[in-house]
Amino acid sequence: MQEPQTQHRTCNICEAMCGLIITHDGDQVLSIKADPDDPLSRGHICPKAVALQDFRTDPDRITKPLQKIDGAFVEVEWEDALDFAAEQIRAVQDAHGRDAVGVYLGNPNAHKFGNLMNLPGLVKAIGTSNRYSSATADQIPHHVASIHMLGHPMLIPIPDIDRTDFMVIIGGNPLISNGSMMTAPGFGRRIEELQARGGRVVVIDPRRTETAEKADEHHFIRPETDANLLLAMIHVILAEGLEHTDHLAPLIDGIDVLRTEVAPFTPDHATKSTGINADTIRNLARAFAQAESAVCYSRMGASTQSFGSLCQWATNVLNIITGNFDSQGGAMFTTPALDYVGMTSRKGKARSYPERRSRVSGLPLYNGEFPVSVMAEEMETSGEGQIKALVTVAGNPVLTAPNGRRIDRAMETLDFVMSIDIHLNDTTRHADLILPGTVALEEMIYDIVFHSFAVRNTAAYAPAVFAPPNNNPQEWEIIARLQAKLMGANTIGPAPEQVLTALLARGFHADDVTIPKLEATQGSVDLGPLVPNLSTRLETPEGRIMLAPKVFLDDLPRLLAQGDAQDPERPFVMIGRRQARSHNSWTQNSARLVKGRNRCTLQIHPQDARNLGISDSDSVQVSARVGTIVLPVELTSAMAPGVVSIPQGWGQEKGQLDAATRVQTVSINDLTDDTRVDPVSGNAAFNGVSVALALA
Ligand SMILES: Nc1nc2c(c(=O)[nH]1)N[C@H]1C(S)=C(S)[C@@H](COP(=O)(O)OP(=O)(O)OC[C@H]3O[C@@H](n4cnc5c(=O)[nH]c(N)nc54)[C@H](O)[C@@H]3O)O[C@H]1N2
Ligand SMILES: Nc1nc2c(c(=O)[nH]1)N[C@H]1C(S)=C(S)[C@@H](COP(=O)(O)OP(=O)(O)OC[C@H]3O[C@@H](n4cnc5c(=O)[nH]c(N)nc54)[C@H](O)[C@@H]3O)O[C@H]1N2
Ligand code: SF4
Ligand SMILES: [Mo]
Repeated sequence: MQEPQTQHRTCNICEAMCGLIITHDGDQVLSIKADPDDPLSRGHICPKAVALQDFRTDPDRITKPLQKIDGAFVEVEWEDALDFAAEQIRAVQDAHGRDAVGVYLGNPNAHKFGNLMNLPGLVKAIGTSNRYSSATADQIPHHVASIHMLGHPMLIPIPDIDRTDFMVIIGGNPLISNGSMMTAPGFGRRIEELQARGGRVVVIDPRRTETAEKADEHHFIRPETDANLLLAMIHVILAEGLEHTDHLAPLIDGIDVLRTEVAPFTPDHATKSTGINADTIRNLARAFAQAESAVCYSRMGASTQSFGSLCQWATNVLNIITGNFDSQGGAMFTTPALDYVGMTSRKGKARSYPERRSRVSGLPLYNGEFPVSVMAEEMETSGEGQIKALVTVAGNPVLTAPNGRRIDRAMETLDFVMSIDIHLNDTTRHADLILPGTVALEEMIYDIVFHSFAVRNTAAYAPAVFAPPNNNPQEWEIIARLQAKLMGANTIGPAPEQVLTALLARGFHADDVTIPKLEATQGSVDLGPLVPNLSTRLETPEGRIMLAPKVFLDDLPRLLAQGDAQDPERPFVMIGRRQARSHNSWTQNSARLVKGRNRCTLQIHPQDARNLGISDSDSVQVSARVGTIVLPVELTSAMAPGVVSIPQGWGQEKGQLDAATRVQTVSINDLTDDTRVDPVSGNAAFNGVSVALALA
């Protein structure tokens, strides 16, 4: 009999990249535990990691290619399935043009090396400009800020949380999300260490979050008013001469323009919209500027809102003018073993942004993708360029995009839909063909994206633990084979390991980081804390840090005009929330994660509930411009008065868990509005939706 085997690997469900030790006996997982020696996660793990095994053995998982014939899914062979996919894609394009095929790439792709390496080839082979992804329901404002200020979308400033003295967190709840655009596993412990060093954490959020509970200070803010707060802080710093750009001074362009532009954004102005006292704003600005080191970090709450780009720009400006950019304890830049920025350098290349505008609403295209907010209208609106077919890879826009039901209805009208996915769900039920993907434990792992966003430089590689079911091809190979079919080619590109070897040889740590060395380490390799490096990496045409790009200045009048325009018919403001035991829309099929009470609740302040005659656990009807849902309420003084919160990722209708274990839930995106966007980046404005409440 064989001994149980163990493998060290990083978890790829969320962005935290926790180090795991997986013990298995042949095909059976015996345990999934935290790796105490991982240099980044240092023994942190969350309940979702243990569920990695469930995604593999899920009885509802799709394990054979399924083709819809006369309205029913039937199993087909791989070769036939891939032929059918290529034929249908080309047939739609022959009839309606190349752009008639839309492509939507979902969040799990960002966590899969093979997908990231092979999807660009597939998308190119399809040859459409109708490209979408979850990025425009998430973090595009960060990339837009980096493009215009630093010259490259992936040159993303990362909070140096392990060395900072002062951290301001705006619209992020890393205690639950485990961090985003900031890979910082075990965030709670990191806050405790910061406080033990004598440092301070301030949270700005319309909900007193789990992170706020641990922080030294929390301020409620009215949703979507953060840009006013940030600009008021910048105003105070410049007005009181507290700015110091330190080692970056020779590289900074536009501080005088900035000074003029922020003049109207006084603390008194910000008070009116944010609801935060003007003196509190002044004191926060002074403390931030005078701290030994400080970092402002703003995330989902500050990105997926109507002023997302201004928030990300102003966050960078605040860090830059206080000497907290590219310096220890401030916002810093990783030097990862796989240097994605270097690989895709734009130095010396002609460019203009946004690259294009969408056909119907004229929203901007960045990073080659149109905003997901326009995907439904691009399906519904006839004319050249109308989407007539859709390819989804690991995406569930019916549940995750704003006004998801509109996408649901629009998908019904398409000529052809295909999905590479693991589930039959609200999106893939529209597919004419579903190709079964492989799950984490069946693939090699090397995280490209999240090593680039980590608070410390590390590297980790692990091969697949298990073979895919039914001898299925790995997901990268499905993508590569479909590309080959479309191109009429007989061969596919190299395996992920080969690609990784070549890319590591061009990275920042080529001598220390190779696949054999990573394998020999049994876990992540520590490459040290972040180091200042921006002066050699800037990619703006000017070679400088642009503090005041026109695209942001042009949006300031809109912010200045932001009033208290609450719709009297819909007097509450809705925001979203994340939960420890679920990940976006796709982990709700793990009984171990969903067990217990129904967590899909509307949180509301007790006083607001009393005024409406609503008690705890009552069902409440929530109506927005685009739809109505009914769900139980949870009274909590953690909510700012006037603001209500609904978790994202619920509302599965299809295929998941048997009826006995399943909780009936609803999708927040039946209420979010696809016409609410940040116009600068096109990002969905999930937060700040006006809703009416009534006892159901
Ligand atoms: N209202 C509101 N909406 C939101 C958010 C919010 O905060 N509020 N958050 C937004 C954010 S940040 C994001 S990233 C998006 C996510 O939006 P999406 O990426 O569209 O959605 P996911 O829920 O991540 O679903 C991923 C899909 O991939 C499938 N899948 C899971 N694992 C695998 C795999 O290994 N292989 C394959 N082939 N398929 C797999 C799942 O079955 C599912 O269909 O949602 C956004 N939507
Ligand atoms: N457990 C778990 N972890 C996850 C995920 C998950 O689904 N579950 N999803 C992963 C993904 S894809 C992502 S992108 C990250 C996101 O990670 P985070 O950015 O940390 O996301 P959230 O937890 O949604 O936190 C957003 C916060 O913004 C607040 N907020 C809402 N509107 C506003 C506003 O107008 N202003 C301010 N200041 N705050 C506001 C909300 O109350 C909430 O606390 O999490 C990742 N990690
Ligand atoms: S925090 Fe994220 S990376 Fe860490 S174990 Fe949980 S899901 Fe995996
Ligand atoms: Mo996300």
